[in-house]
Amino acid sequence: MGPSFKAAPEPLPNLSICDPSQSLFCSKDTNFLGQKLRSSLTVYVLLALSYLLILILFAVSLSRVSMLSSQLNEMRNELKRNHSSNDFKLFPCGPEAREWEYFSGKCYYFSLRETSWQRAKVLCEEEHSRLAIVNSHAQQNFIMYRTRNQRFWIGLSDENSEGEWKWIDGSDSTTGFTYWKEGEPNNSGQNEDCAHVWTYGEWNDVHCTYECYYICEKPAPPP
Ligand SMILES: [Ca+2]
Ligand SMILES: [Ca+2]
Repeated sequence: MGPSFKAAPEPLPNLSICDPSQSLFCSKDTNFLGQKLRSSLTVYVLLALSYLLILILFAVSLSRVSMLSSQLNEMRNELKRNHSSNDFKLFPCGPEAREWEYFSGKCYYFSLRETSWQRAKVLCEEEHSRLAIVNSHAQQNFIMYRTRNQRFWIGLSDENSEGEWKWIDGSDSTTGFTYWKEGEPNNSGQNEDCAHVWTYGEWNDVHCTYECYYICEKPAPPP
């Protein structure tokens, strides 16, 4: 028997649906391009979502900041109100007038320098006040405690008519409260027309050009 020949195997059919001679792209390229397009689209979508998220976060942050800012303003105003009411408790004569002392609805200034009665009168007026008028035991005690046996002018004089002691507001002193030292007013040397408090807060008349401390008085400001 002659040699047997096996038939040569049939060539496999070309499975590619893309014929490079007829199309610019074969199926491999199409898949690659599709994948690239899909991945690019995914990236764009992710980027868009990120931007959206950032915008949302920014808007939320902005609203939180705005809310916090308004809360801070409210707290600041509350603190101001508290400070103002505390200021009034601590400084009833006003936080800007801390050298004034409060007593029974009025504010008093006890000077740190000595001067004549007329000059003291002017200095009190410059501070929208007047030399103190003493018309009660309570007020006298307050002044006595505060003046500590030093001489301080008060708003009392008889310079217009000898012996007719009048307060600086024109009211008559002889019919109201008085606290003269024993034997005063004595118009010593026929020249004592102005009054000051002295030892134990008692009053004495002395010549008006004498220089001593002085007490100014004014109503306390409304709270
Ligand atoms: Ca006199
Ligand atoms: Ca006297």
